[in-house]
Amino acid sequence: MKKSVMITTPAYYVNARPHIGHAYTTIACDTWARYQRLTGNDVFFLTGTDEHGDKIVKAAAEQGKSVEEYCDEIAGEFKSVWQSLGISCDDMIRTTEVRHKKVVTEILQKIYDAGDIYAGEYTGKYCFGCERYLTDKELNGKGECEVHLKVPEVISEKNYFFKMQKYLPIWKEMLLKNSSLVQPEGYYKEVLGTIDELVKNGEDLSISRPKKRLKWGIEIPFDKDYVTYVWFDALINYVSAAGYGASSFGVRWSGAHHMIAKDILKPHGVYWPTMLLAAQIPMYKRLIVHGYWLGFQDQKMSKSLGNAKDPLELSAWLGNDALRFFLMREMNFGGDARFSEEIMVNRLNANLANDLGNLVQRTLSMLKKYECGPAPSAKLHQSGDTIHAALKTLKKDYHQRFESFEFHNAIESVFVLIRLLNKIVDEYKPWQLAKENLPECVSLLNTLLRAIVIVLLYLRPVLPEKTADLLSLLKVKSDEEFPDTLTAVHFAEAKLDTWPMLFQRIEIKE
Ligand code: ME8
Repeated sequence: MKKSVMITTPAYYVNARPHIGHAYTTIACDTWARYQRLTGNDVFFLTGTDEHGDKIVKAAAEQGKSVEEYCDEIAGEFKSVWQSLGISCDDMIRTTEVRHKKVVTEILQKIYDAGDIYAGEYTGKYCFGCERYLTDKELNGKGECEVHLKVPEVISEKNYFFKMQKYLPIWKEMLLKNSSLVQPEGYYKEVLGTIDELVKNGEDLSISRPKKRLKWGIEIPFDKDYVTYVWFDALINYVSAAGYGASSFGVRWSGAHHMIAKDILKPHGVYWPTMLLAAQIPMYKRLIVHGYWLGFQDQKMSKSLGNAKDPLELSAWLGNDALRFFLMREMNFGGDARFSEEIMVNRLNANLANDLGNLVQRTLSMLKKYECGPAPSAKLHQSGDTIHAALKTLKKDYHQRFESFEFHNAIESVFVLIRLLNKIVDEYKPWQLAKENLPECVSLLNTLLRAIVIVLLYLRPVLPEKTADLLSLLKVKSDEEFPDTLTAVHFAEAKLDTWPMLFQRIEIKE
């Protein structure tokens, strides 16, 4: 039955241009969204930008731009990068949009009216250089701000607090009943640990900032002197984009999946669920967490370290599909992965140029050379039995792995079939059959072609451009369901003249 599924990326900060870390999450969501669409589900794929808070004000000031102008510029860059990477998102929300501000205001008022927001005194270590409170982790050995080398002042001020403590036990109960709410398992455990820690220290969540220090935010509806704390604002993007308040919201939200990296596990695994409970919005379906791309010396790739790769530069070199393939296949979803040119070139040459590229290239070349097809009426070859057995495994593994966000394993399940097909070519030697037994050669090459079509159909979510090119050449509809038998494949009788080269071998540049 057709399901409604929603998949979201984080709303990225606009304090820097998108880098390969952002591209990874967005491409992973895109791959999953494409997979879900192909299974016939109704998909809403959301991405967006997080534009309020002092980080953004500072970044704009550094560039000598007004904050509005700066946000427009970087949000525009995110949009154009996603466009050139071929991202199939259905919506891109900006937290500065009216539709979002309206929902934040509504939800704040609702929680306040229910008595779950109260005014209190906040005491913390404030750095006037950074214009924000610092945590102890952000101080150096002398207790100074690491950036401004000054001991922060301890200040107390009025702020609004959300009664997070009231909802932590309820959320914990829900998690204990349903461990699939946060995945993979390691992060599920981490969330449970964080809840216990927060319950122990008893603090609620400060959700406001005084306007005298920060104006760039959404005004608190019940106190004009305050703006909303950026996380309380940003998290709500998911429901504002899903149409909170509209009749379509319920169905859309019922299939909500959030994808993030582990850096923002606490806001998504703890703050957001307690906010949803307080606002009486149904819980998200799943929070899916991945690790970091690591650069030089295994440090997290990030804008602040300046070690992050530019996704457009990489796609200009490799093409969109090869870049997607590398990111999706190389990282074991959930763990960290190293990024280097060498790792990338080796992966792409081994899987795309060798395994897949060779299979397609030699099968099509022989079909042409021996004038064997494509001939859809050709008899299935005896190797079809082995292929069918492999297809059964593929079908089971592929869907199960996609459903559980194991991109690397889902792709690997197709490559098991690809390697088997290459083995069949080596074993039956169509070049010899062409001389000794042409009818068998025809049946073998056309059986292989059927299997290649299946491979291409299963690789559509990760290689959307290349598979579409080749499938259209073979006159196979590219929105077909995933076939599980060789005879379920339909291609046209044709004479192949030329076809696009799938993937060439690449060389290390450095
Ligand atoms: O945190 N490896 O935005 P952000 C893998 N605005 N993924 C990475 C990565 C890396 N090295 N670097 C970044 C924010 N990412 C908030 C979110 S949501 C309501 C508000 C990806 O621009 C990954 O998805 O800092 C990570 O969680 C996100 O970028 C952080 O993006």
